[in-house]
Amino acid sequence: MKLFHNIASPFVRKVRVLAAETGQSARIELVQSVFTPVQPDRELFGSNPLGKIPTLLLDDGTALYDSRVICEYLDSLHEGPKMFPALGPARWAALTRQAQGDGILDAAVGTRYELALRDPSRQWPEWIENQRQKYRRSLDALEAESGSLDGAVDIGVITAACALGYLDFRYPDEGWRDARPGLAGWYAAFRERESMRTTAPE
Ligand SMILES: N[C@@H](CCC(=O)N[C@@H](CS)C(=O)NCC(=O)O)C(=O)O
Repeated sequence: MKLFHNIASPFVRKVRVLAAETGQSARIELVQSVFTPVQPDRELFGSNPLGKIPTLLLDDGTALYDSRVICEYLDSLHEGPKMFPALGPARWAALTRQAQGDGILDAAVGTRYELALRDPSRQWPEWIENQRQKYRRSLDALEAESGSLDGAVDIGVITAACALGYLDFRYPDEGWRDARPGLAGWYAAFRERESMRTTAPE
């Protein structure tokens, strides 16, 4: 299997953390993808018309995307503890937490493009502020639930951890830990897992 990837992508990191947690890292060959928001990686178009990473190319030529689909596919390939719980309340909780983490990332990645790459004269401050409030409210919600993060590792906590790692990577001055001691304590331990250490963008 070939994974189109870039070390800076938090969505790719989700896939790689799940692969590591389920003992499958060695099955995946990494293929470097380089792009900007206005210069897509044309190599990707044949596999993913959206031109986005992660995209997983199977040995028979089938392409899978996005991170949610790839993670669930990889989880179907191993016999160990599942990262996507079976049908029932635990599954809906994990999927909702994944959606929340992906939403934090959509807001944080979009804001990053706007702030780091767009001409300041063309930036839209109200839009930037609205995106920031999305991830800040979500971090507050995670803080309120931080007591429940410590259970079994699943796709929800993997996504939350990748979102926090991305904030540290791109917004080191955000200070998200300041009013969120429960979340900070959980992440301090989770980031030491081998799956997180070997996929860190720093
Ligand atoms: N919902 C997608 C988001 C993927 C995504 O936004 N990837 C970014 C990199 S972090 C990308 O490929 N951007 C290139 C583009 O949008 O042209 C997922 O979960 O995989």
